Amino acid sequence: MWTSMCPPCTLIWCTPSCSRVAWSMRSLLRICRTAIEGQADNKPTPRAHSYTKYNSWDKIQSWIASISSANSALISKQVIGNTYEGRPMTVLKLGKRSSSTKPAIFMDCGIHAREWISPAFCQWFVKEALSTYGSDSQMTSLLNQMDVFVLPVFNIDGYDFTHKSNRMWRKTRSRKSGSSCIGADPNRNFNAGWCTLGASSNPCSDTFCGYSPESEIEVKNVADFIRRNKSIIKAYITVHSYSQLLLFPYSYTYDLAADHSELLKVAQGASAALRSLYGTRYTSGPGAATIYPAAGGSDDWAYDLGVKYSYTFELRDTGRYGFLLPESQIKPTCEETMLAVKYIAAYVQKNLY
Ligand code: DDK
Ligand code: ZN
Ligand code: ZN
Repeated sequence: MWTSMCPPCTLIWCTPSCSRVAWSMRSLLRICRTAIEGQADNKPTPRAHSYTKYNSWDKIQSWIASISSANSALISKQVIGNTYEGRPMTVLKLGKRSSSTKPAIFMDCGIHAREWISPAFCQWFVKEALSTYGSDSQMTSLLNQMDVFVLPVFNIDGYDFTHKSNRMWRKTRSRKSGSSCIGADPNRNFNAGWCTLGASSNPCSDTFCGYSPESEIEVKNVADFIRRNKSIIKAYITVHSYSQLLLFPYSYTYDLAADHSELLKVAQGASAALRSLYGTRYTSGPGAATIYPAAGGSDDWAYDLGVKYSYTFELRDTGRYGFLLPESQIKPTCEETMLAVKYIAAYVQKNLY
């Protein structure tokens, strides 16, 4: 779909010297601007945080502070490090306090800056977990027996950049002397078949794998956190958009994972649960064969570390709006995705290892 190929409309990229193509540029920019504004189709409450809007990083940051202080019985928070530009990366731990160590699930959103529905889902998940604990038997049992670590925005610098400068930015915002190109793809920067397949060693590419595994501080912070908590983390879930896929290892090779049949069975169950609400169809399968080979991904890395239940969601849609998914789709997308995530969580809870 052409909207996904939009140039960064928010940047002035057509100088007077390109007046020969100025007319077509202008009309392209107009179409583009309309598409970008088309996302904001939910009624404005300009200043406040909203679960049915795409919140800026500043709003998400104050939401993290307020929701954790208002729910101290079920949430605690921990800064796992800072981003390249110095923003704090806060992991929320959801779960009933316990004297014994609980097994846990780790979920991140916003690895890629432009995939705005992803951080919206993590915020929705936290809200739903808090508001249904005590009434929904599955959520109550989950948070009694397990903890869920949620990183609402992984690539905060990139996410902020998509709100302020370039809506289609994907990578981090790190700089290195010798290259004028900025950032690496965090989902090519993990140490799993690093830069061997479906990743670029060109710093200007959108799938640049970085100068070394975990060269991106955001990746290192998350990898360190998961390594530190390796003995308790039983599932890893990472949320992206778009394509409506539920992927699992491997993406760095076409080889099937040792747990392939179980991972596929759980993914198909989760996709069926998701589809039961609004009929949204998801395809499940290993990354390499289902979307494309892509080395250095977080799911493959977590799996090889020993986190058996490792999944990558590619949320709505299949390209009509792409990354510019209208805000009116946040609620239905999050509702259906909740069913899939809860399906995986319930399975993990019943199959602890
Ligand atoms: O990182 C990508 O290109 C997509 C999400 Se936008 C996922 C690729 C498959 C899972 C990577 N291990
Ligand atoms: Zn992504
Ligand atoms: Zn994607």
